[in-house]
Amino acid sequence: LSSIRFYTALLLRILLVHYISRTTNNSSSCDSGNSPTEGASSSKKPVSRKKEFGNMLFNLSKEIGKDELISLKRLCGSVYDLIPKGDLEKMEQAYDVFQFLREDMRIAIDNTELLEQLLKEIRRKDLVEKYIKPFVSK
Ligand SMILES: *[C@@H]1O[C@H](CO)[C@@H](O)[C@H](O)[C@H]1NC(C)=O
Ligand SMILES: *[C@@H]1O[C@H](CO)[C@@H](O)[C@H](O)[C@H]1NC(C)=O
Ligand SMILES: CC(=O)N[C@H]1CO[C@H](CO)[C@@H](O)[C@@H]1O
Repeated sequence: LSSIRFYTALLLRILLVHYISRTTNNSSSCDSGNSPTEGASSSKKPVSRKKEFGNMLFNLSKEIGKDELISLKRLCGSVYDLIPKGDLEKMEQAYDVFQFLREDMRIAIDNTELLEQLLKEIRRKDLVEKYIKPFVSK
């Protein structure tokens, strides 16, 4: 009888150890199951922020008037030599100018210095306050 108890106890111990190692492994596999979802959401963020940056530039562009666009194009052309003349001639809105500078890596989410300077020079510092500052501080 005592030997049956002994083996029962031993069996329970074995089962218990098994149970613990299983749950330990499963909890760790749960952790590793969580990180891909975290990675997915964090890799989504830059995309939406990129999109938001584009939206911000688009919204900002709509506030730039005709004369201001002419000044902006002149700055990017003959003054700072950022955009070739041929390209400038095709640009009908400020957004085209910003898009070009963005593709040229002169403007980026974490690099809005040039953009701010251009806006200041066309006397639209208000747009820096209204669009760029809120975006950068987000
Ligand atoms: C649990 O995981 C460890 C290391 O990841 C492994 O060595 C062990 O064999 C696993 N145990 C079971 C019961 O799967
Ligand atoms: C741009 O304007 C749209 C429509 O007015 C607005 O819904 C959106 O939030 C604005 N986005 C940014 C980044 O300013
Ligand atoms: C790694 C590991 O131990 N996985 C186990 C998790 O739990 C299920 C049952 O709930 C087992 O089938 C797995 O082997």
